[in-house]
Amino acid sequence: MRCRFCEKPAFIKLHYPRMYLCPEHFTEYFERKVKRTIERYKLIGPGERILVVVSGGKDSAVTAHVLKKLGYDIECLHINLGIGEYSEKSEEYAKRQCEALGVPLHIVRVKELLGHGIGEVRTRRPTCSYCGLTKRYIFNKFAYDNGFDAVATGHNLDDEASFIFANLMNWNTQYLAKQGPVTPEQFNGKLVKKIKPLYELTEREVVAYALANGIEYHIEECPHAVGATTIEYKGILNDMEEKRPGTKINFVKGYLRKKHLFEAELQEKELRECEVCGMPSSGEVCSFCRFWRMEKALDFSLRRK
Ligand code: Q46
Ligand code: ZN
Ligand code: ZN
Repeated sequence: MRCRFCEKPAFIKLHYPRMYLCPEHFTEYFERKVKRTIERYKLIGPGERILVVVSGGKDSAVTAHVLKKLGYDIECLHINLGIGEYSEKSEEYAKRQCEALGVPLHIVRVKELLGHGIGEVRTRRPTCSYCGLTKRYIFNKFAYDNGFDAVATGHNLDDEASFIFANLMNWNTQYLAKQGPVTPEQFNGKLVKKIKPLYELTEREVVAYALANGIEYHIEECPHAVGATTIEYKGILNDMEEKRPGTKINFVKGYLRKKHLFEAELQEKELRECEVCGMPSSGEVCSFCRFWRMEKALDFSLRRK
């Protein structure tokens, strides 16, 4: 098969919209889609500085690559979670990716910072739960301390569709009221804006973009991800997509149109400043400082170093 727009052999067959594309035309298609997502959902304003959280995996690597190519002002942050060899390899990939892009990379190592890696803390709380809490706190605080206007993550269409699907299955209306391609800043900027530039691109397209553009990434999954239910939900959605192309994007777009229905159930807790770190919290001490038993605030500002 040939590319729809030139004479070259096809590199990928897209199912929705149905077309065959060569690597160059696929790259163009992909980047145009990211640009459209940024404009449609107003992810990035003029002159804004963006912190891209790079894990070493494909989604965040592609996010950084495309944002840089589209001319946005980006820097990257890698959080080394301290999960043995998996984290060491992830950091190596993040370094290589940023070097290839010529973008500054900042690294925060959880074990050095907090004394224990993820998975090493004695707690009843599930590992992924406190891992998520820790990552979110660190990238937000890092962005806030260094004056970034937004934090970009690599969430793709499959992640979003499976998240919505899983939360619908459990009727977690609190979560369903708050998802989307952009979460505006809150609490005088202490909760920095979060954006998802790959919101409308499938995982398959992200893999193909990385391949077409020679982007290396860590293929291995985190050892704690094994058996995660989101993987099952992704499988179900992939089966449906195969039978009815466009299922995922129509599901997610339909959700965005109906999201307001869940907002009625939202019980927004009043936020106040955490007594330890001064960041937004629903109780006296924020969940990060409580979990890690912090005695003073972390300071990530680069100016001091
Ligand atoms: S939450 Fe859980 Fe992930 Fe953290 S412990 Fe690994 S699988 S990395 S996206
Ligand atoms: Zn072509
Ligand atoms: Zn705190």
